Amino acid sequence: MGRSHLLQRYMQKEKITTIRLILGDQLHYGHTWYKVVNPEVLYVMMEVKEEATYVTHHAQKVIGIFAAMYNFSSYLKKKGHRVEHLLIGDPRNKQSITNNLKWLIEEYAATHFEYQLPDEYRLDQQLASFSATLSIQVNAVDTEHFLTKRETLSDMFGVRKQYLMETFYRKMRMRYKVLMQGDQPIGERWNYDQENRHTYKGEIKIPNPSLFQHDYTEIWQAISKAAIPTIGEASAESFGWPTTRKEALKVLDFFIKELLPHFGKYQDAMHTHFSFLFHSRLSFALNIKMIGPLEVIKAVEAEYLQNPSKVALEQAEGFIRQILGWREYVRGIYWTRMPDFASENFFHHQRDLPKWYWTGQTKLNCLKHAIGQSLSLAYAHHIQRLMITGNFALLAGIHPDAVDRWYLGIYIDAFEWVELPNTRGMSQYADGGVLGSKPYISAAAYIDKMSNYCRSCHYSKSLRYGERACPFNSLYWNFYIQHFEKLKGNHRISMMLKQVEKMAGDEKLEIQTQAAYYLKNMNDL
Ligand code: FAD
Ligand code: DLZ
Repeated sequence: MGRSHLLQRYMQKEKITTIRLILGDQLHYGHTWYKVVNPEVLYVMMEVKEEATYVTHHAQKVIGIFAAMYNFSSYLKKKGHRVEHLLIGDPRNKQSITNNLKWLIEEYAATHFEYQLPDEYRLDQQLASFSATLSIQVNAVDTEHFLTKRETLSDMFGVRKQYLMETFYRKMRMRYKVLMQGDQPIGERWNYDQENRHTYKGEIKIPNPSLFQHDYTEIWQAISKAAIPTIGEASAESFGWPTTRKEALKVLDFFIKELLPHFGKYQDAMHTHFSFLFHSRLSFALNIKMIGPLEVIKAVEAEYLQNPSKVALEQAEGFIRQILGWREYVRGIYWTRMPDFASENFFHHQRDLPKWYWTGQTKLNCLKHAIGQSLSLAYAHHIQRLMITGNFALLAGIHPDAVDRWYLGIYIDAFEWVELPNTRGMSQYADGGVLGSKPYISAAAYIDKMSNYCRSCHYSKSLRYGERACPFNSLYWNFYIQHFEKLKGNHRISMMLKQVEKMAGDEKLEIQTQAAYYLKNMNDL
């Protein structure tokens, strides 16, 4: 065979017609894209400063995403796909998604550019604008992950002021035939939320949650060398989060066998010694799409149907509601309310977060633990996020932008489509009641009821005034006094508002004075 023929064959082999982008949270092993190996398609993945710095992420989040991306690109290569995976330290890396794409499209003279629809508004806009500058064919496809389609969300969510989660959830149960008997819910009730409010007092042994101990020091060194700012502990030598599909399935299996029987019952409980309690820790694997929502839901439903004596209906339903209900619901709210949603500030709150949100060093024991474990594990469960850190931020009048930035950075599972509605909507009520029907706030009594935090706290849970009074108490009533006019039509909190109305002027003043003192000295609490 002559040299020119050899060269021609080599060139043909190298020919790339299509560039397909895979983002760091699009690691869907079963996506249709990968069913056929086409040597003319180049899959492009990239670790870039632009994504690693749009907010200060937790060190474990950056490590976890880079490791999971690396494992995913290795998997694609093993299957025979052609992949260009730009690492953070690669001198060719332009450190921005669109600059890298521009270079690669030109380099290969590609005639097609394809991408999966990003879950985040910012990137969605960025890729749409970038695509408009190209003179080649562009195609955006579905990620094939969610149980609702982006283009149909506005039909469900768009028109009314409020679309209740419960209404949405029932529709989804019927649509996907989950825990259903014909068109009726198994057990005749849709929702067992009332049964899911127990405190944990050590009565059931919590299984050791340590499933993996990856050594990701090399990845962490590369992140540090690239000078990417991070928060929290890296724990790179014994990294505990799943970073492959196989590992995500192991987390699911562990959850179903060991934790699901008690999930719903202790869903809202908090404890100083047990950060995970009976929670699944599946959010990271789900959000980067290593595992799909329906397979998780179906596995839980199957366990209940096969072992109803081990997994009671309220445990299975409580868990399924989180994924089939809440997870899809907040995504619907996000896509139908963006971009305005990101700047809502119903109460006009302006303060900055106290410094100890970045250190956990506060005398408030509940916040010390919730923040402390967030820094060490990149994890806190729902009630810690809502009723400890979120509750304090709302009562303290923190600007929702600051609250959003903190939540978007600190949790390993934080991506804007799910973080923003939960934070700005559910937790901060900054949307004025679109997502939640009342502000989620509490005084010390609720925290004490649901945890063991108050027992070893510097502050007294039962005092409202004085040096040792729990700040949650005065801040709670101060909040209702301050926002009375804005909230007065809300029937769900009418009891509290009536109490405010009945309060003597002296009492109000005392509450406000105590709260003002705490707010002025927030960094020292
Ligand atoms: P489990 O308690 O085991 O629940 C199972 C699954 O249900 C979760 O993995 C998650 O996929 C889903 N789920 C549960 N509640 C919600 C919810 N309210 N919204 C969406 N999905 C839900 N979740 C994120 O995935 N990313 C975030 O950035 C995020 N930010 C939050 C911010 C605030 C202020 C609050 C109050 C909640 C936030 N949540 C977020 C929801 C919830 O706290 C986490 O999904 C959960 O703690 C993850 O831990 P887990 O996997 O052990 O969950
Ligand atoms: C969160 C994140 C980080 C830290 N780094 C990258 C990255 O280097 N490359 C990448 O493709 N994606 C990364 N991501 C995830 C993206 O920010 C994510 O795709 C968007 O948040 C869209 O949901």
